[in-house]
Amino acid sequence: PRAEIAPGAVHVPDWLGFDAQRELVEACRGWRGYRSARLPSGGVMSVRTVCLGWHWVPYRYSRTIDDGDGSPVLPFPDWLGDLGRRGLADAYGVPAEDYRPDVALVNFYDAAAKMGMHQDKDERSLAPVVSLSLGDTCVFRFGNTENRGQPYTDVELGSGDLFVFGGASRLAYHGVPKTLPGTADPALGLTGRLNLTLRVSGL
Ligand code: MD5
Ligand code: FE
Repeated sequence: PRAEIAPGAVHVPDWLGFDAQRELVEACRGWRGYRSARLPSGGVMSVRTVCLGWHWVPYRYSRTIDDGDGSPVLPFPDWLGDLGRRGLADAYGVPAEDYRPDVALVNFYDAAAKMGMHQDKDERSLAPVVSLSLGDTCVFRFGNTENRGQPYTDVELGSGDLFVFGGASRLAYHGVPKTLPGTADPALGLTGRLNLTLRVSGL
């Protein structure tokens, strides 16, 4: 089952099988350096993020951990690019061999974490974003391109779900008003929620 939530925004529930989910959780555990980004407004994000390929510093990308110890960003692995190409091809039903994501933002949500409504506009490319969810289900709020408010649609994203945002939806406001703690399969070995977004930096 594949649902087009808006033009270019496609949700594929249960895209990743359980074993692939477990492997992806293990990979996320291996990447070190999750941190809560500090916004120029003074706020601190409640999600904890580790970046691959390019480091996201609100609101730009860098090759080094500029808001930390200045060390080089972790590499973006080839296998993750392959997974992103498969996701894009399955969501849109067209070949995606030219899709070359070079950034992954890996976000960890504990029971209290949320993400306010925002646009992803720090990438210089408007290529689609591929999102993969693991662990607890969340309420994902998919809005409009004009403002943070209504109209929006709430969609539940569960473990293994794929969501692709491209075309007319690429600059839509979106956020995560809450997660649903305790909904993850205990056999996954993850308390909380992980979300990976694969992006093309255009840098
Ligand atoms: C999440 N992550 O589940 C959310 C949703 C983020 C972020 O929003 O920036 O890390 S994945 C959503 C997404 C990405 C790019 C574009 C759009 C949604 N969109 O146009 O709606 O942790
Ligand atoms: Fe976003």
